[in-house]
Amino acid sequence: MKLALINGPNLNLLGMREPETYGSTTLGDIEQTLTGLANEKGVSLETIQSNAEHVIVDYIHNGITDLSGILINPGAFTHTSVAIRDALLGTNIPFVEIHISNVYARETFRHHSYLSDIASGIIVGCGIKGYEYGLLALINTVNNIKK
Ligand code: CA2
Repeated sequence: MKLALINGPNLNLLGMREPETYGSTTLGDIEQTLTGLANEKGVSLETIQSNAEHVIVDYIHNGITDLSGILINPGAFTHTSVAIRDALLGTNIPFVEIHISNVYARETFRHHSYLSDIASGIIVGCGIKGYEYGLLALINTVNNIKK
């Protein structure tokens, strides 16, 4: 089983700026931890971060051939991107949406997600641990689909 971890815009800055909101762990650390966890569970994990919407859309399209599931923190595209929503709908790849911060405790514009109603699960406000919870939830979802 091959899964993907997609991180959207500005998440490459994790651990370098705004530690009070996003913590001090870098994206590289998160990718390494998740790859280890995935391998423990017998699945492979591809990781990608992009600040460009079309790169994420293209990546999801290409995933139709070999991805069983996606864990995605869409960053600010959460609140703006019909294109990423349509890519996920169009490919029908199961996905879990994760947010490090509790978006519902922040500005009103962060309360709406273009992805949440079509996600198989959502993890919000659990800090970077949420990536691990999200990966475990995704593996569980994909295994249940296969049965
Ligand atoms: O809480 C999350 O994970 C978010 O997806 C993070 C996005 C934000 O736009 C969403 O509303 C919630 C922002 C990611 C920016 O990441 C940074 C990390 C360190 C320093 C600056 C930005």
